[in-house]
Amino acid sequence: MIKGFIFDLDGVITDTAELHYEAWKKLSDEMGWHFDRELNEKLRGISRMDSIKVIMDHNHVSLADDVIVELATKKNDIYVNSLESMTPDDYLPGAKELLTHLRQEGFLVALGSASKNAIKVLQQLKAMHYFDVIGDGNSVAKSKPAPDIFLYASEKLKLQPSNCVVFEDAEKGIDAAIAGGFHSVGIGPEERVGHAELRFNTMKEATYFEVRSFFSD
Ligand code: B16
Ligand code: MG
Repeated sequence: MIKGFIFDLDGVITDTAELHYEAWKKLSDEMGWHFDRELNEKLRGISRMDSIKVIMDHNHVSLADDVIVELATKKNDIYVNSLESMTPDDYLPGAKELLTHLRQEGFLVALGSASKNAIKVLQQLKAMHYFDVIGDGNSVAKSKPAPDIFLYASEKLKLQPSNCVVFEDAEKGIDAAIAGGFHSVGIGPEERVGHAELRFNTMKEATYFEVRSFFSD
């Protein structure tokens, strides 16, 4: 029986990928590194430190650990600044409606995001009140595809993974949901999230009716 829902943030509730892209692009331009939208796709759902390593590997660059942290912090400052422009108009179409409906029907709702800036994003969207529990990049040490962030969220909700549905847009996010024994909904193309139990191209199609009827017992 489904009792709770765990939502990823970027790519499910809002599209911060574009702001992450702009910040990584600015840092990469300053460093003389190649960075484009194709490479940005590889950063979907992975942590900040894993992201900079992907960019450095792509550019055949190796640096001391403290320099890597400094550069990742620089990128984060650019990103956090850009979040100031985010408003409650920046939900992905359908996301707010689904959250509202789930709350009305009495389901428990948690966030399960890799981002250390998740609370700031939710505040900009005025979305904090939808969530009983916030699991973010500060909650656990191991990032997706490890199931830890979703297990953290379900534990705090006091629910078993088998009673929760995870919404994810990243391949590694669906891997994490499956590894933790959660039900899963993939948002995006077949080649990215086709291994989810249920898949929609966009959040707009993920209506309460569609989701509820799929997971009804
Ligand atoms: P931060 P999600 C992820 O968000 C993004 O998809 C990913 O591109 C980013 O590197 C990661 O958050 C960490 O973000 O630098 O803000 O800690 O999809 O897990 O909500
Ligand atoms: Mg995501």
